[in-house]
Amino acid sequence: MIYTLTLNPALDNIIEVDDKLSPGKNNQINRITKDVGGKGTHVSIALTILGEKNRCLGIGGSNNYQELKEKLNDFEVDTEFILIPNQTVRNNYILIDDSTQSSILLTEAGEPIEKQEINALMDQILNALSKEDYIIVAGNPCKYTSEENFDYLFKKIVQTGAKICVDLHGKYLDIALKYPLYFAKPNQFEFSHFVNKEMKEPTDVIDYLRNNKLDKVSILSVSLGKLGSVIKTDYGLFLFEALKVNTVNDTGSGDAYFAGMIYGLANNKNIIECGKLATAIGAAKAEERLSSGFNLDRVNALINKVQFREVSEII
Ligand code: TA6
Repeated sequence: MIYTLTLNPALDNIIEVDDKLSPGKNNQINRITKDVGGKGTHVSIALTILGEKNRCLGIGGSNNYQELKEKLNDFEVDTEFILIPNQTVRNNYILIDDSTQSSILLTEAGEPIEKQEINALMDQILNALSKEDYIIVAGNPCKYTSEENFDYLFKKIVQTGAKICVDLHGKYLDIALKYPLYFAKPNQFEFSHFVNKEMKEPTDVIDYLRNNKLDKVSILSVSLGKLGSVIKTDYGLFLFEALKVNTVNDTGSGDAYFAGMIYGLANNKNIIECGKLATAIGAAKAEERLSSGFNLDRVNALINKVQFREVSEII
């Protein structure tokens, strides 16, 4: 079974404005749509669209959790959250306009997680996991969560023996990378932070990975937006070029890409098939107005357009 874990869930408020967003002018709102937010939740939606059974877990505020749960249920996602009384699931804001530029993402901090809810999560759900299962820790906890508490949670997750896949950044990614991981998907900025070296181009990532084993992570994908992604396995390095599509809202594309990789790996597809599927899903998501979901027909139309190369052909 695949379990996604969202430690800082959100409701996304997608704000569409007329014309091009510009400072100093009256940017008139055309429409506001409330959608599922958070990374693990998006991965669960994507896996469910792909027909992959999974459970969407999380820790969140009880005040408005029902709204989030109903939106997840609209996608037929099976959810089980540890609820914290008198706390509220945060609101995030995504500004999109008529340009094909990237969306603007504004995120509330949310609430730090404490040992009490970590123990509840483990006792009620995660202690039952085994090495046959996948646990997807996607999205950081609230930035006020202590490194001690995150490490406390991560150690317990490692003890389950499940295959651990992460989409984390900053100090929490640094903690996760102390442990053996099955799959990790930092973007180029998150990877630059981890390696303490600026990664501008795919070749920067490839050079680094050719000279630094990073063998604690079985499969690593570094996403570089419109420059595509570099995937490292223990038998080779691959560059997947991004697809050129009509971008409506790129928020959630990283989560969709991540879900494509998880789906491929969990279904024993080879890394080329995984990379092509992930790239096609990320592109199909960018064509959608909401931050959740994508059109499966578009994925099937895009998948064989994905260009990829073994790294030896690049250098
Ligand atoms: O990746 C897209 C997204 O999950 C948005 O839905 C938005 O909620 C944001 O990222 C949350 O990111 P964060 O890192 O704050 O959990």
